Amino acid sequence: MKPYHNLRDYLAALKQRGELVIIDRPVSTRLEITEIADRTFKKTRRSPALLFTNVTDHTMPVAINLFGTEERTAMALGVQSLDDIGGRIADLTRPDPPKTLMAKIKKGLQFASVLKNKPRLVKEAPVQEVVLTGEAVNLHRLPVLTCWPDDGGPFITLTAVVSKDPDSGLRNIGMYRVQVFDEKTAGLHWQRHKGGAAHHEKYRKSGGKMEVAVVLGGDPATIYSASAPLPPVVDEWFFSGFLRKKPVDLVKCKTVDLEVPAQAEIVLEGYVDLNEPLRIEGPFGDHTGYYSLADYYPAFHVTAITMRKDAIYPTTIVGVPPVEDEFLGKITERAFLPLMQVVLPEVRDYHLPTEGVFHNLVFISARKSYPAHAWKILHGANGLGLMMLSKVMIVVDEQEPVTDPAHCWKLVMKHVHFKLDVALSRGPIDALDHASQYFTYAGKLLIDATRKWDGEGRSLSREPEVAVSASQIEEITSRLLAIPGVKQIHWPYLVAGQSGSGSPLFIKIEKSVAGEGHRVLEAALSLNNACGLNRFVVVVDDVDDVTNPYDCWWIALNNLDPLRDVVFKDFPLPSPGYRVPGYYPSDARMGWDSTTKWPSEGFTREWPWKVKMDDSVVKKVDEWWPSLGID
Ligand SMILES: Cc1cc2nc3c(=O)[nH]c(=O)nc-3n(C[C@H](O)[C@H](O)[C@H](O)COP(=O)(O)O)c2cc1C
Ligand SMILES: [Mn+2]
Repeated sequence: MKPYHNLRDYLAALKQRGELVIIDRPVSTRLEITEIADRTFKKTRRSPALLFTNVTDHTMPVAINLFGTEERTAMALGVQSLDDIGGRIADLTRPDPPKTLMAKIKKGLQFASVLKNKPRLVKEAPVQEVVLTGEAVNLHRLPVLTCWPDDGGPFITLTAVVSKDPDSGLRNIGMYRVQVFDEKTAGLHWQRHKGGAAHHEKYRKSGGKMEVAVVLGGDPATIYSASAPLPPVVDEWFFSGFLRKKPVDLVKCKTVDLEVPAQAEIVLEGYVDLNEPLRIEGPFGDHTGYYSLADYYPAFHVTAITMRKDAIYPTTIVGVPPVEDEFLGKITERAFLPLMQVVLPEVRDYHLPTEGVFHNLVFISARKSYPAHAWKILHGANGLGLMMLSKVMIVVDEQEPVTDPAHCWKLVMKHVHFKLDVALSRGPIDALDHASQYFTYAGKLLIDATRKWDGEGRSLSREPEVAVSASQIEEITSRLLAIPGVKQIHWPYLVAGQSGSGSPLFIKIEKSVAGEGHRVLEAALSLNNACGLNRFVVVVDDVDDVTNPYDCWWIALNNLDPLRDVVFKDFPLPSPGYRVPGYYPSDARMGWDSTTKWPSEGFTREWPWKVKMDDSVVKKVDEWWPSLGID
């Protein structure tokens, strides 16, 4: 398959496949495109890409939902399935040296073909057909979306932000949102763990200016590559060349000493003035489903806008999951599996479910070959690249399907002793995490949900194989509902009468006094009951429907700082259930207080609010919907 040349080439292919809907009715960049795109992703059968050709107050068309399905995302990268990317990377990382001459030649050719696809410099570029400098620079000419009602302004989202390491000269490209402040100034939201921020930190020491370019568009592999968490020594466009099996053509910028993809649609050139104070950026309806709050980030002074004569403005939205970034994240997940396996070869697979918004939940399956092997993996994986930002990490046995969260949570119930198989650790957490007691510093919950062996003191599964009866469920339900403050309870994976159908318990409360989350948790965990129905209890308050496990996990994981919010209870048992040296037999339980945290509970940061569209816009789009032709 021939790699796509640029964005329009890709759009044409989508159109041919019936995966592009062109919308020519007038729509506004303010909220309206978001509402249409969000519905398209969440609620339609095909989740097609959208091209808005009649954007109010603008002449430039807007393209969105380019990576709206897994199949289309694979097509964008020129592979049958996203696993094929991992396969190609695995070939390169395979440690066994080639034995025969033919195998040596083949390996040599493989590496040669990788190097052949490194970016190359060209002189002419469509992205420089129009060059606007000085007075002509006006960011308001771009149809930048104001995505959500409480956003601090319009945000450019599907970016490739380019900068150079002042020491090594190595290039970094990152997908960081860019808030338009005025005609010539914008905000650069590179978070503290990211490549752009590392460069900025180095420039700050020397003062002066840091040159930056913001690229929009290009072929889809190049668009994606800006979001890949590569180590600093790997140029993201080198990676793109590897993915598309063709070099990315670069052209020199007009006003800064940086290179950008020649086939892009639009480039903003400019600089950060290191002597200038940081500026307030945000709030922004973010991919956690909450607003990320306003904070200080560097201002970007635009010296030139270059673009095609008939430029298309590509964009994306984030918000309550799942949203389009699901599949950008999925490419990274698949591409990085073989790299993870270089360090942790026993890892079979891993998965970041969308309800965990990438950084809150990881399931890893692995081949266990010695006692406590799962702990080696948990500690190892917790320090790998951006996996360092994971909040809850769970290891299951190699044959288990990690892409099935319900199955994995059932394994937690089945194999985990909540005293012996869970550890609280601490470490850096994502800059978007709102629950951590301290900004980017939080607890980590590491869980060994593999089947235990004799050598680990137990060969038995934890979960009793006897079924819980309907009357037992009824009995404990009434006792739980009698706890003051409890509004609703639900066991998402429990089936009355079915053995081994253990489930975490969700409890919804309406919090009216400080500390109520912990109090209800204590009461629920302490209820005496032999059926294991309160072995893992999660208390939430900000969930609409407690019977929807996706929403419950999404909220519960977002609102948790394990250091502060996880409670363990341990009840000694009369008869020895386990043969663990140094431990007494016990019925251990774990609880999460995933309620909203208050200042009166000692929470000193500001708690954000959920992303939600204005009713008036929802109504308007309701009326338009039948005529939009999106299905
Ligand atoms: C749609 C989308 C928007 C993103 N926005 C940001 C952002 O505003 N700031 C940020 O630090 N990371 C953001 N990310 C994540 C980074 O792109 C990602 O961590 C990437 O690895 C950064 O590149 P780097 O490793 O070179 O820093 C976003 C990712 C996607 C898919
Ligand atoms: Mn990078």
